[in-house]
Amino acid sequence: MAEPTDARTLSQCPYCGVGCGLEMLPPAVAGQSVRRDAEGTPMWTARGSRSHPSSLGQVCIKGATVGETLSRGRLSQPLYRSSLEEDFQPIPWEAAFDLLVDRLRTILDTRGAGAIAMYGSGQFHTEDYYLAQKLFKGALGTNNFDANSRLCMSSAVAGYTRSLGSDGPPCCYEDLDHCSVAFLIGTNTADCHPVLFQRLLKRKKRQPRSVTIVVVDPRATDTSKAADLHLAIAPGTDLALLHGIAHLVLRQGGFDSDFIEEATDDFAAYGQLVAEWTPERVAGVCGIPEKQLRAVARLWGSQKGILSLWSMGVNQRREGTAVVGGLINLHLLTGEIGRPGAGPFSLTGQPNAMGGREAGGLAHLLPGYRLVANGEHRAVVEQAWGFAPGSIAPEPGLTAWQQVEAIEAGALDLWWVAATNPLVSLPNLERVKAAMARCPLVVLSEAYAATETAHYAHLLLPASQWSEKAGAMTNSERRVTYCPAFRPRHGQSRPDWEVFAELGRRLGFTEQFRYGSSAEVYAEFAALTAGRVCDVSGLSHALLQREGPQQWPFPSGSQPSSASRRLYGDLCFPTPSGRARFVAEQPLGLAEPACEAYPLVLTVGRYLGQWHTMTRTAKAERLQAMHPEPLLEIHPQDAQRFGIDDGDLASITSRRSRITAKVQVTDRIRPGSVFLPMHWGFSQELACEANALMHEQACPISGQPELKATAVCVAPAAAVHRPREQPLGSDPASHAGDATRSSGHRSSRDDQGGPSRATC
Ligand SMILES: Nc1nc2c(c(=O)[nH]1)N[C@H]1C(S)=C(S)[C@@H](COP(=O)(O)OP(=O)(O)OC[C@H]3O[C@@H](n4cnc5c(=O)[nH]c(N)nc54)[C@H](O)[C@@H]3O)O[C@H]1N2
Ligand SMILES: Nc1nc2c(c(=O)[nH]1)N[C@H]1C(S)=C(S)[C@@H](COP(=O)(O)OP(=O)(O)OC[C@H]3O[C@@H](n4cnc5c(=O)[nH]c(N)nc54)[C@H](O)[C@@H]3O)O[C@H]1N2
Ligand code: SF4
Ligand SMILES: [Mo]
Repeated sequence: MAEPTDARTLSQCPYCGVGCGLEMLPPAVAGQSVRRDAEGTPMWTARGSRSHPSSLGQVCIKGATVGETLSRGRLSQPLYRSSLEEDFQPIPWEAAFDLLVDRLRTILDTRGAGAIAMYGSGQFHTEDYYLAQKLFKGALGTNNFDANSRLCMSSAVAGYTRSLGSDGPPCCYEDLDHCSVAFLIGTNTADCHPVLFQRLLKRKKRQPRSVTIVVVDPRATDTSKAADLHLAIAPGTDLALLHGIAHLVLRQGGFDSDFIEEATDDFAAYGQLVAEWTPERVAGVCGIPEKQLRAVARLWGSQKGILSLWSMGVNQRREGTAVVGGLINLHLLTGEIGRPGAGPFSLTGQPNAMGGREAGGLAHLLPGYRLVANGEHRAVVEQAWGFAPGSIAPEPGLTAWQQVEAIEAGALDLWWVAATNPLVSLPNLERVKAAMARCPLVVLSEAYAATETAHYAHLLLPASQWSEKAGAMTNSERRVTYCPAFRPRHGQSRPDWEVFAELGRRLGFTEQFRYGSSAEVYAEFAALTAGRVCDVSGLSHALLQREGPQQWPFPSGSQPSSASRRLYGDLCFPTPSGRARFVAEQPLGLAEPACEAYPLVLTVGRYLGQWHTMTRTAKAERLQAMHPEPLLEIHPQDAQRFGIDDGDLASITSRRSRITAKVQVTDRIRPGSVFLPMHWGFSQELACEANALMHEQACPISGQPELKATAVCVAPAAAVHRPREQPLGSDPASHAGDATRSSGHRSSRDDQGGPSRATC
């Protein structure tokens, strides 16, 4: 660790997509003793940065404790084993690069570029994302780059593009101060976007009548507690609800005919479709009282300033894109877009999922919100990258789940996972494990040791993480923040972008990957966005450092400003006609609804103080104390029906697997539904592999799996919860000097008999 200094550093929080500004204080500020983490390592301390326009000095408990998590349990050096049965051995970076170059060349010569894929993450910086695109889509010639955004925001991306002509959330956080109705659907904002939620809550407390809060969520959450109206709809019935609202708005004359006439296309088919969705029918399908539906429709039909906020309850559906479309339809019907306090606003999950979209970080995208399938787009990018025409393949690459299927089919020889932990977060985990166990080479770029995915990898590359590498991130309101390197790199770790650039050069593309700094990478990326909706061609690391965070669009020559901006104030949309489009789709409901054998719908989500697979948050004592264990939430009626008591261990079985978890009997959840957190993977002491139960059926447009619902049955579990051994080599944590040891290869899978074969 470097000598303590007095330098305070401004950055963006590396957790959620609110993207709060953090002020990081060094381990010792003048006159104070050195602050240390639980292992005694000097530690930077975070507090809210008042100068950041997105968060105005606020911060939640995850952001506030991030300093405690940055050094503990890290992966320090490259490790390799040629098979999963062997122990990991340290190898020099030089050898790791030689191995990669050798294997890539062999695969390119024998099987072609299609046998290589990368699965990346919204936790990359924009520079990491951008160079991964250049390496895979440009140099290697495969579009097989996908990111965990496929599990997260891809329905929003597809929905915006279909309805408005382009990706890009049109709103800004200031809209929370101006809206008269906050329509929160499929989002537990209180736990998952806490600083935004507090902003809304403070306003509501100060002036209770200035804003009506509506929450649509099958569960009662800390978000719904603040609602004037909570619609606890049956899981997967959102689209019926949205059509039912439209039906009443149309019937009662609350629509904006001028807006529809001037700024939209395809209204007729939509009007016909929603005519079928009568209040009686919708109330029945959604399982809510008709008067609740009428109350919410009255708000949509009468109020000006309707702001919709949504997240995974909407996106993670096999009809995710259709539900996003259904929500945007309501904004088009009422003209509630492009004005202060109005619009459809997706809350991005990860800190830089937005930057990832800008950089082209999904299998069908290219930088600057361009499309792989568009020949002109490919030509522009090939030229900017300095590759021959035709270098970028014309077909979209494999999505996250398609990559798993390709490994299963023996079609992928090298799977490179970076900044994501798929052995907790992908659905149908036993299938993913089996696939990975047969992949000839699994490479994992990770900041921390002993993640679940590391147990199934051959080559571990230690990644320098946020705070150790300089880069840019974009938050949900399109604001870009420069995140400096203010701590030394951990051990031999390297920033992901540097690894991609080095590999590019070693593959012979010396000119294309010659960068002296991440500022140069950003400059090249920014230039490539000129003229696009997400134009950041006027931004640079230097400008962001000098002027602070900036919102896009920020074309070359723009003046820096902290004032909030919105898209589509001119009601001109980036479609061929310049008008937004209504989309008309019939609701489908859940891909795997409850049935006799599996009578409950399991939904999986998040806790306030845990982040995803807990590689960071498990290292902060305060956060662990908030959520010491995963709990199965079940309604008292269901608990009684299945003979389960509060505090019991229950076994939860789906068509794919069976796990056990401790029970919390609560009326926060609807009868017929149960809830589990997503966080505890098989490496955790209290493993609870919720995603072993989930299916992978996905939205056909966005490819986003329905991670919010699967049919299960529950029963009291046998008292003994036996860990299951997995036949896989050594624990990578044993090679990380300062690593907390993982608890071994545990699985929460109940091995008393495997999944029930019942079908229905
Ligand atoms: N504390 C914390 N914050 C986070 C994260 C974290 O791990 N921890 N992760 C970040 C990321 S990447 C993301 S994507 C966001 C996710 O943010 P959210 O989407 O807000 O979080 P979830 O808990 O996954 O799900 C939200 C809600 O969807 C509801 N839901 C389930 N089924 C349905 C349905 O059929 N209809 C409706 N309307 N709602 C339904 C659930 O009951 C749940 O309350 O959070 C970000 N912020
Ligand atoms: N059932 C169900 N499943 C879900 C969800 C759900 O709601 N329900 N949510 C889905 C969603 S929205 C998401 S976003 C995913 C999240 O799931 P994951 O992406 O698997 O979750 P993380 O734990 O955030 O994984 C990020 C990893 O990157 C590592 N890391 C951090 N910084 C760096 C870096 O700079 N470089 C590198 N190389 N590594 C780094 C971290 O240590 C961590 O292991 O889960 C999805 N899965
Ligand atoms: S709200 Fe999100 S971005 Fe802000 S401090 Fe909390 S985790 Fe970080
Ligand atoms: Mo996410």
